[in-house]
Amino acid sequence: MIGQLTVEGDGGGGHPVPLKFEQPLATPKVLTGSHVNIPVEQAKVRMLPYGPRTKMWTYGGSYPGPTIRRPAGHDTKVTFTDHLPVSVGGLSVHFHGDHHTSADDGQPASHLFTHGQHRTYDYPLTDNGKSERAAFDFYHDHRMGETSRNNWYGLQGMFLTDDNRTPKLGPADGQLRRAA
Ligand SMILES: [Cu+2]
Repeated sequence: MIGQLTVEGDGGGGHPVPLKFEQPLATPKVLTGSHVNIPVEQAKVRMLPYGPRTKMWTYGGSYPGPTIRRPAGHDTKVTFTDHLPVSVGGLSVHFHGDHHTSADDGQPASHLFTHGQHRTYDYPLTDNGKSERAAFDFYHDHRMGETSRNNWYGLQGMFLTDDNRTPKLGPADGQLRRAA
């Protein structure tokens, strides 16, 4: 059966109104040192614009965690210390998209650290012996069987690698823009 739907009348005189965000984009602090320390801890984070803050598992007390920003080819060590409850179990941090050894890759079932312990990851920021290319990557929990839970709870942060060939990029005003 074929029918015809006829809509009559005018649009009511409405005009589209530009959408407004209820809160500014969260911009985490930026760490630039050759050896940075990031506590893994519970924190109450402003997620909803109003009402109570949200209890999350965080890198460094914010969501996303602190942004690590380093020049390519400059060795970078990141020490994570686990202050989450014992019941969370072992943690593993994967630097997504980077080149480094297997032991520093955030293996899901080995090289774990747990409550009260820390682990230092070594990232030379090289590729085949040469400085790697600039990249906008991120680090995140990578624990076997718990990766989705741990990421939903908040264990993610950005890692920017700069090189001399690529204009510097940075998160600003909700979008990537050229800062140079
Ligand atoms: Cu990943």
